[in-house]
Amino acid sequence: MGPEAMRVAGLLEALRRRGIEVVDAGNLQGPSNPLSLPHRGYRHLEEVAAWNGEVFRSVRRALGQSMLPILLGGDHSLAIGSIAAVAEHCRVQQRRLRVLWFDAHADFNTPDVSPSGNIHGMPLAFLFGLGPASALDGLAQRPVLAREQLVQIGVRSVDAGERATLKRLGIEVVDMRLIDEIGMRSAMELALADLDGDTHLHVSLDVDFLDSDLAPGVGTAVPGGPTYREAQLCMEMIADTRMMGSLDIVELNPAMDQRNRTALLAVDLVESLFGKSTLIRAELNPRHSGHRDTHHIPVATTGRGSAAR
Ligand SMILES: [Mn+2]
Repeated sequence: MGPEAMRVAGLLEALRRRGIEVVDAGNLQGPSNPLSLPHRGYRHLEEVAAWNGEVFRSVRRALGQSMLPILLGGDHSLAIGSIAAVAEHCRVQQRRLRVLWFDAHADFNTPDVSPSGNIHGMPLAFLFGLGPASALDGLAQRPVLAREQLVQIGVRSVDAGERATLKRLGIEVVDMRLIDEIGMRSAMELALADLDGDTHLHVSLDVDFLDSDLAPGVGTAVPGGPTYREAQLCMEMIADTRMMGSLDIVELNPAMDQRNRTALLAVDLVESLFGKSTLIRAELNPRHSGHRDTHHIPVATTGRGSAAR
């Protein structure tokens, strides 16, 4: 339902209003949710792997056509296929990759510490080679990501086991405590430090990154997240780099939402990622803006709908 809610909230029209050419590639198809118990510590590993195969091929295709893929979810496990595709693309093109992971959760669970076995709490563990070898079979090199390619932003819910993994791997975590202490602007400057002109920025936006009062329509809401303006500033600072090459928006759950407000907010943030406020600023006060021309990047959107649709 998440992709449909963002379409209803006007995602495509909003991007087209910005002068961007948008192609809606429709919903991917995959196996239905068997609602079974964990098997060897994973819930629905086979189904998640099948979906991620579809995601991988779809994202690679879009990148291969010089488009900027926007993947609509759906839970965060789809980042496994999406980021694997982006990493393969960057490897072939010999471009640097940086993943900005906006999320209330660390998403670094492993079966030994996750009681639920839900893979949507594990995508980063999979991408760092801590998942089963079968997950990306034949699709991408393992591990997909290395330490210096990831920054996590907005984290405020970390399990004890995850904490140990984050520490061991030396992951850069811009958690809410740091954002409180140094402010969002400085936090984002850290996250965007040492990008060179050849960096592909991948934005993985879990909607539960936002404060739960702002964005109730998510799978696992956590209070104490960024305000509306702080979230907008993140997106605007990314837009200013003009380096975003791919985007995932995940965990939007319309069944938990109020009058589609979370989907509308997600669309609002995407507009900022594509330079909405940057342009307003340039028109009103050119001295404060380095970038005045519009983006003209064709965008492919892909919903990950359910097989029942
Ligand atoms: Mn997540």
